[in-house]
Amino acid sequence: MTAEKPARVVMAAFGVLAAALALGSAELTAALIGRPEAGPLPAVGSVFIDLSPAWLKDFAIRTFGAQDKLVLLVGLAAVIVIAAAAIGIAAPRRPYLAIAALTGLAAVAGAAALSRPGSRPADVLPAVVGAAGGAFALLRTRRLSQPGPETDDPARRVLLTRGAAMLGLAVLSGGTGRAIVSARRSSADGRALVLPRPADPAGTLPAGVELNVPGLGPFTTPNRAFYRVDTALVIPRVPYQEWTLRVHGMVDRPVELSFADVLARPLTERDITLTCVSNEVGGPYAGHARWLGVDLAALLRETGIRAEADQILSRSADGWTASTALESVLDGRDALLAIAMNGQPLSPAHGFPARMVVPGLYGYVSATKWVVDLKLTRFADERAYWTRRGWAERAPIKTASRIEVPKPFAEIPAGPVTVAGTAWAQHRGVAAVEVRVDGGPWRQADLAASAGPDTWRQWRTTWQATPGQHRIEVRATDATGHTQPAERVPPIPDGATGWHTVLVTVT
Ligand SMILES: Nc1nc2c(c(=O)[nH]1)N[C@H]1C(S)=C(S)[C@@H](COP(=O)(O)O)O[C@H]1N2
Ligand SMILES: [Mo]
Repeated sequence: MTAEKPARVVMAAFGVLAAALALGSAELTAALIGRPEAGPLPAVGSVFIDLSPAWLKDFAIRTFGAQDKLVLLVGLAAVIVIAAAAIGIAAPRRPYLAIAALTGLAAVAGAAALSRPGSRPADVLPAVVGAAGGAFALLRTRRLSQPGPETDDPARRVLLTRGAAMLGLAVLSGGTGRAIVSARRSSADGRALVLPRPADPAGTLPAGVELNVPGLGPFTTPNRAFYRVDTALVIPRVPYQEWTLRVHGMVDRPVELSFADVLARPLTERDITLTCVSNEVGGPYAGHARWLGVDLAALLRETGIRAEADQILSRSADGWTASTALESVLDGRDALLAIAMNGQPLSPAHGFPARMVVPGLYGYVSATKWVVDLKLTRFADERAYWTRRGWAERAPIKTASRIEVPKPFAEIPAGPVTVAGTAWAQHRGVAAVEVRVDGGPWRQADLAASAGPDTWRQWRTTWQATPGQHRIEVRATDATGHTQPAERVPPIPDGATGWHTVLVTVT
């Protein structure tokens, strides 16, 4: 009994090493066939994301923010480590059971890869090669543990060298896979692209859109700081040379555009603030950029939209879909098929080669990244990714405001204190921002210059702070006269409401 214990630990460790080898060889295979998304971790993780109910997605974004995908991968890795350890322990005595369990796991990975939108038959290969690698490692492990007379140093040395060799192979195969993938990436992204000048430029931003209050974010969000929300576990890499956009459905003349076609069209440049429906009151999932792209309404009209259509169902290279109200895109606002953000080609994370941007609509019903397909259809006939999961089918951005200065729970000296932040009500525009302290009277804040109804607006005010604990609240009123309601509702199904509140201590 006591003599068995260390052996078990060793067998568990070898099981984990076998799993590492299986995953490493699978990753290498996925890289070699040019389908990193078909590797077991991304494939199973993506299926998990798509099967997750709306509340779980909301919880993940709220709790882990932009790290939600990392948390998922770490969780998945933990499950694999436990399963692998169990298989490792079982392997010496019940080799067939161990091989059956490994095969089962590989079958799940293979089925997951094949189930992904846009998958190909070859996507099963990483799972097959991974299973072979894992089985090979397990069988070697089994021989190690077979009872023999040698419990002395040479046997232990064999164990160590075998373990080291397996680890080395796992790291080598996985690392080579990674290297291949990143080498391919740089040839597919658009870093070297020369962007055409806009036929319809945005012009310089009005002076005074930025208040320059320390701690208040910039008016234009730098691309690297721009929030990212999507369901993609592996960022889709679509070489622009191969990209096309199909426009079809309820239209008289379907078209297919290449990236060269896009570059050849007159391009429009606009300042538009993007917002995620999952943003909590006071949350960070909003960003402002200057976008360059094709006038989406003009493009659609060229195809001869039929009267029955009321929805644009856009689809990304990785099969995600969004339903956009056609009337919103055609009502004169600056909806874009964007190819650049703040003077740079879109980064892969933000949708290169092309994405949609529609002022005034939350991202999940308008801002499709890696877009490859626009189908004119009807809300009554087809539903999109999040709509099927309980989110609203139409989702205009709600009027919102947040306090960025002072920070929550800040300790500040008594006297005049600058309170500042950002407010947005895209496509209506922010008309007023009010601040109150400790439930007192609402006082008007000063608004920064406006860059138009489609952008957020900074605000500031001065508060004479007295010692003690205080509660600062903010609310905005949009240009239609609508003031943010006090009532707190969660982001599901069509965006959060409520006043952002910050507690501070004045000393
Ligand atoms: N292909 C694809 N596009 C997508 C999404 C997605 O999951 N997949 N998420 C949408 C959501 S919910 C938002 S809020 C915006 C965010 O855009 P960003 O990541 O560039 O900030 O992208 C939208 N476009
Ligand atoms: Mo979103």
